[in-house]
Amino acid sequence: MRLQLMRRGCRPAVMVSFAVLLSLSAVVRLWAADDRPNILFIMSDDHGYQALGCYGSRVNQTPNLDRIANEGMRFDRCFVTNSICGPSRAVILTGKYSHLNGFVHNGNTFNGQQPTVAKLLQQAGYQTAMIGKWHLGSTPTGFDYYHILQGQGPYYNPRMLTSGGPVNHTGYTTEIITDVALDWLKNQRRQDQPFLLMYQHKAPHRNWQPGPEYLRNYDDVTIPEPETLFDDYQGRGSAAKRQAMTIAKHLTPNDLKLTKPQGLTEQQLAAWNAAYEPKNRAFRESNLEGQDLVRWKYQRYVKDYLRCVDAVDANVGRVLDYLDETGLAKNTLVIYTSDQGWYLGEHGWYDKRWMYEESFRTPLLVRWPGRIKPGSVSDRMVLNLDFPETFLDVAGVEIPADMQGRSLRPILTGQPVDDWRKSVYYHYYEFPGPHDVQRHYGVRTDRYKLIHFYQIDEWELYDLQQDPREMRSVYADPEYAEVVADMKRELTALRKQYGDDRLATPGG
Ligand SMILES: [Ca+2]
Repeated sequence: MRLQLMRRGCRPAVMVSFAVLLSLSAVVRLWAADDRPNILFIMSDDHGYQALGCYGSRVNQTPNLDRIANEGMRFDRCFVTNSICGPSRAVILTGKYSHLNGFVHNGNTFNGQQPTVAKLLQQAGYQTAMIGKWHLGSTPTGFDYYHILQGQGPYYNPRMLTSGGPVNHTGYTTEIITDVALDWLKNQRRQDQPFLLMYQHKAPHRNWQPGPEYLRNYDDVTIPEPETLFDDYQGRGSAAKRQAMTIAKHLTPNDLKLTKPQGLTEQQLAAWNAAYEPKNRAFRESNLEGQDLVRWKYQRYVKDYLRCVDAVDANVGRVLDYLDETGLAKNTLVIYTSDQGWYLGEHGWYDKRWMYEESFRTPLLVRWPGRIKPGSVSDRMVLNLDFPETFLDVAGVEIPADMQGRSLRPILTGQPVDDWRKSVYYHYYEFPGPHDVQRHYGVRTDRYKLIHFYQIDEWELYDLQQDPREMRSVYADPEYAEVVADMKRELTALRKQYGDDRLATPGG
């Protein structure tokens, strides 16, 4: 520039003015630096709140995840609108119930043409990235960068899809996803833009394959059993008796690590054999049966699950440390959640799907330094449906009128919220499907839960105050007739409010 000015014969005074202008514009740029908060959304897959230290776990410790709660807010009543993997992800992207975003059960393909929180933030100047488990079938839209597992993805040596083509990785998937996320933060993040990073683990999804460093955790302990491990389902209708998700009957030899895993390197397989072969030999020689066999399966299943959680905890810790080291932590909203809850043997089950508490509820921890009081706890009934509106709200982006949740910002920042929802609506569709859980919808209030298994026209009502483990439906109890009538009215109102009151249900 200076050379050009000289050639044109500009006087020195003009050059000085130009230099002043340049430095002034730099000052203005600095002053106007984009200080909107970064959003780090961390989601695992199938992580039940029962397996988080900060929720009072009896079975494990999660010191890194607990940091988010200790330095931020723990939500004790966060629910999902449809307790299954793909649908929950679609709800979080769109802020709409499954019947409106079109992804009602696994196997659907997400319509990436529709508006999403990622697109809206991208349009508003956020740099957006999706790293890890995507599980929505279609190619991600609204992300400047993606690096995702194909479908469910394996626990070891995943081939991943990126904006620049497929990549073959060697190693343990929980660590690889974290390495990719850290690499993005270090080398691809733009300094002059806030970011939305969706960092999403495959773990601890079935079949619960621990990483090499975690294979022997819990070898020397016995994990406490839940009180309802031997539930006989006598206190409710027929749906719970018809399912196929019991620890007793439905875990496969592959789930139980009685067969060798596929796709491991020689070294990975050697570590695997050293950990499992002696235990499997002892099991085969023991000839366990009846409840003793169920107890053995429970220990094997839960320990592998917790070993997978251990890796998630350690790897989230790596990312939190990086935020601290770089100073990014100060202006980053960190969320930890799971795509839904999970059964760790309650009612004799593994898996999810039901509107019963363990799978209906999901962990939600949020840290936002200077905005959220450290160590705070909320018992408001919130939903995964609320996440996208929360992101838009903290970013100062207008929330589309057709999103169906509510921003959590006032709860997070301790503002008075007098008109928060008093009930939540749920709808699960994947039947016929894996684990044979009947379609159902329902409503939960502070005290009661009404569920309608509508294809077999069976109703259940639980009094959560009297029966927090949901062992006895009081739907037919005359003492609850008035409650049933009130809850049915509430259910009808919610179905209408969310536009889910058509007779025909989508999903085929
Ligand atoms: Ca899931």
